[in-house]
Amino acid sequence: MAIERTLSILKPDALEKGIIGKILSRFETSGLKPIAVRMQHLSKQEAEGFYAVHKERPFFKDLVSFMTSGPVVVMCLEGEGAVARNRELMGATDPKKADKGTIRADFAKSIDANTVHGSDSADNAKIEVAYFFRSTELVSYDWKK
Ligand code: IDP
Ligand code: MG
Repeated sequence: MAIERTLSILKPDALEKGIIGKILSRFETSGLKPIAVRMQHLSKQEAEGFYAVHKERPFFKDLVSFMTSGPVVVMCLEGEGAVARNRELMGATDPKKADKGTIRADFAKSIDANTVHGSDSADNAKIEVAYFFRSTELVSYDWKK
């Protein structure tokens, strides 16, 4: 599998609980390296822009309201099959349906406060990484080492 990049967001509930380190540790032990990391308190406009694909969904307003309720950590993760690997580590959107041992099963309280965001495809990952980071903000690793 190829080295890919994906966008991860640690949502406000993760920061409220103080589990940035625990989540990052799961990424790192699974071979996903952060290549850009930033704390950010999203504005309404930034959250709406990021979730624009969900604009027509009934939960859009609640989603934007939750995502702007406190600071988040936005990061770009890189690694073998990073998009799928991150989604596996995250677990299903609804924490009640998430597999045991996934981030959402272990830490998330509800489908709104579900602790992490992860890009769902390589194409969306490119768009989402570019939404938050300039190319000059991404560090490079030598994966052949
Ligand atoms: P994902 O985060 O697992 O990719 P999406 O379907 O892309 O899930 O939805 C984006 C976010 O919107 C979810 O993480 C969740 O917080 C919220 N969301 C999705 N579906 C619902 C719902 O049915 N009710 C409330 N919130 C939802
Ligand atoms: Mg999604």
